[in-house]
Amino acid sequence: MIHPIPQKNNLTGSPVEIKSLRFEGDFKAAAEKVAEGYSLLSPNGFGVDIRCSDSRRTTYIDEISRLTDEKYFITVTENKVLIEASCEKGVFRAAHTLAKLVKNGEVKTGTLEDYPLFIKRGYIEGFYGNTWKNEKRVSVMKLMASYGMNSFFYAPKDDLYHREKWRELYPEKELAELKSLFDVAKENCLDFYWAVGPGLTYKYTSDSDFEQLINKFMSLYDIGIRGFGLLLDDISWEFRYEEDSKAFDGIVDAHIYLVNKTYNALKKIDPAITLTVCPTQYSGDANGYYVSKFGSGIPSDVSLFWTGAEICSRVLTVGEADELLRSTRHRPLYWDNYPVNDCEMFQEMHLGALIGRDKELYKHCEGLISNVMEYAECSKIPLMTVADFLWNPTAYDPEKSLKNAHREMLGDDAELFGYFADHLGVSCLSKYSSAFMSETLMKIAFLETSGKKDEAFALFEEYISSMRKCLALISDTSVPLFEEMQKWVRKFSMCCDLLDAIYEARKDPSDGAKAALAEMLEKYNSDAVVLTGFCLREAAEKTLEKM
Ligand code: LTM
Repeated sequence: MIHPIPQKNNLTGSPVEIKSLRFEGDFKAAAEKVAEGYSLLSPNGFGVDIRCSDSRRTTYIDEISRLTDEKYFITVTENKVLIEASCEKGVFRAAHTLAKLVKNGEVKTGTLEDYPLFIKRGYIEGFYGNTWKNEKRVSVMKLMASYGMNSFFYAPKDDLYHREKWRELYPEKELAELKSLFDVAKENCLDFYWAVGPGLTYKYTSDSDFEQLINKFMSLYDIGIRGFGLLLDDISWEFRYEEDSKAFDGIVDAHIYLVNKTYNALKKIDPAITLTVCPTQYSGDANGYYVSKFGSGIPSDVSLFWTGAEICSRVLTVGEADELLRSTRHRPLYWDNYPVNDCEMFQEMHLGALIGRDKELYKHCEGLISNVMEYAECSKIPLMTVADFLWNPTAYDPEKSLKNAHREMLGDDAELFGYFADHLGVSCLSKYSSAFMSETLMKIAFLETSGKKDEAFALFEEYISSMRKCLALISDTSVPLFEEMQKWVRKFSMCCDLLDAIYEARKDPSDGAKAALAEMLEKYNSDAVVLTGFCLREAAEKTLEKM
């Protein structure tokens, strides 16, 4: 099974053995680049013809009654593969799918038809905390593009030039970095959006502030960027300057004025420019006075960010999306605050699959942009599940998607990694985790109470041994993914020690074992890092009670 799951995979005939690929036809270079990334390109490879034609068949998605440039077909016969699409984007997506099928040995004769259901699918670097290094950005971009995402928003709260120093132009080095990032996005068919957050100090009545805002946008326009964002989140509800409070009835009027003025100026410069905005009320009551007036007062083709009923929403529903549309005349572009783990969530590590988003949401919103963690490697895991969901929500299975993400990141170590990941699912989406540990401890308790002590201890030993093997794996800080997780690895090491102490106390209920267990439990509980394990604490407490 490849991810994201194609919409209509009728490659169900006889298996075709393909070891490498050779391309001919439209956008051959783009397909070759993709195949190269999978080490599949060879002059003697299996022949792939690429044909681009702009027809209804290659551009229309019935489910959403919309045109797309990402649809493609792959037809496989015994001695040829044919890719059909309308343009480069479709070819790019097809090449990734074909390469994944080849890698998995899943190529069979027949036809595969594929297209995404959510229109905008992507992620935003929109968190508070250490900004990502450019090499990490590139690595995440390439991976997410290979999973069918098509949008990247640059809006790190701690990039000074995004917020505090919004008036200042980027120094040469930083601008060059953004340009190189933009180029990578382009090569990977990702739309690049650069956003500014001027609201901390912006004076709505100041011509000079407006000029500086447009100048800032233009400095990014000059390196090729056409997608812009104006973010008014996390700023004061009060005016900062007396002139502003005199000029506007309320803050929402000033925001509407700013968005319209910016939109008109940008469109005058280049009608190809697009604008996405984040209102100051970006969550909660869709009928709230501010957001209703704001949305209704800005042009209909300005995209409106919305995080849902909560800042970090447990669920995103069709009903709520429709309510926002009625109230603001805009379909939400979800700024989904998952997996972000900044601010109050800094002790959590969000590694679970995306859940709680209505499967039909694609018909009711403009798209979904997932806010990531300051940990780039770790973010890849939940992001792959987000990408799977957004491409094909109907076929999305969170568990399978997460397993695939683990395999993508860890290869053969994926299963072992699962012992650790079992404890890192707690987030706004779910408060429950450690499913495997909980099941194992329950089995052990059942065996004990059924008088099968030897079996209980054998299972306990086996579990501890796997946990320790997992600990050894994730303690290797030369692996970038593990390096980012060390805070949680430290707590996981305590988790292993606590398991050991429970085991020892049950095996030999001496005073010494009891004291050691009590001490270990205390140490585990006093560490604020969040690793779920209620079942573990419960097992330790019960063991102590019985002693
Ligand atoms: O969600 C929005 C629109 N803004 C901020 C984000 O920058 C931040 O990362 C998240 C999560 O803490 N919350 C916000 O309010």
